[in-house]
Amino acid sequence: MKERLEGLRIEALAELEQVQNPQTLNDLRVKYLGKKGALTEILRGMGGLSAEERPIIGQVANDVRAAIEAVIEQKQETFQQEETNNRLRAETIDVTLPGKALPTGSVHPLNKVAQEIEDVFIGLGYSIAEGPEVETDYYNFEALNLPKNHPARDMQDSFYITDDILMRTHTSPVQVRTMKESKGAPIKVICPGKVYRRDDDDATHSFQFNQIEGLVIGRNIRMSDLKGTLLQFVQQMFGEQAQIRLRPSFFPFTEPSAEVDVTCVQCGGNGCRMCKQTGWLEILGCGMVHPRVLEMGGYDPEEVSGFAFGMGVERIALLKYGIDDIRHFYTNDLRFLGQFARM
Ligand code: 2NM
Repeated sequence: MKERLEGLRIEALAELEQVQNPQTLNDLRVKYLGKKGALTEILRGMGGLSAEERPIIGQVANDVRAAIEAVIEQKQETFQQEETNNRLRAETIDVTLPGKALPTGSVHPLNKVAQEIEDVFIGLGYSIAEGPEVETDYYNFEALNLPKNHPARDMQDSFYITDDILMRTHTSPVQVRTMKESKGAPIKVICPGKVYRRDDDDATHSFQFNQIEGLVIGRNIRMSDLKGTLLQFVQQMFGEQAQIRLRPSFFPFTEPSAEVDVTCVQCGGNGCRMCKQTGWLEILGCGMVHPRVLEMGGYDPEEVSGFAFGMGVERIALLKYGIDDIRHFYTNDLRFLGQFARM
């Protein structure tokens, strides 16, 4: 029996030596040490042994079991270590590899230009005021000296929601609100925002566009203050060489009123196709705030005066970047927008 046990030890160890994977290892454990395994099979013969032989054989059997178990355990550890190594190798990353450049967005040219305009006026000490895009007839027209039968109030020209409520057609109503809230104190604000007009879209018109209007009210505010302010603005916006000229015009909310031209950004004033050979490009409208508008805003036109101006952000952007069609701003073609990235 002892020989059979020693034989089993040699056979088992030899076979275990060849094992390549955990599955086979487990099969061998069952084969040699399992309930119906080879060792158990041999030990069934213990009953026939003498009292002296039994502990000796028992000892040998234990040694054989221990030897086989030791090898199985050691093999198991090896397999586990291999598995861990494989997993770590698969997870290896090279942190020195360059990263993938992901596509990033950029500020829309209209927002960029609006921001630039705002920065110029912030630099001149202006505050920024915003207000509702849905307005009452009173703030959008009445308080701006556009009485009920004025042609600019034609239903055909504005988006009306009810008889009395409409999409604002300019940001002036924000300035009316600012006047009423300021209760006679001096004002220096710009009002940026979307405005709405019932135009057919074309290369230079859109039913919705962005406007920035300015308003200054105080004692002794004069037309020369307006001119100096606008010259400062265009020179910061288009360059030191830029000049302005004012042409008489008419707005219901200002008197006198003027249209402002800037030296052509394309030809510098020599005349070209862009300025139709005039050397000038129209960029904004302005004027001295009408006494009636001051009054309705809560100001005494005998005590204070004010100037106001308004410009279209789209128009400034078209001129600044030499773009030929306003619709480029709204169609979000990445080939167009990408040209303004990091610019
Ligand atoms: C313009 C042209 C001229 C203007 C007037 C006012 C207010 F509220 F003070 F009366 N805000 N904006 C104004 C004046 C706007 O845009 C072409």
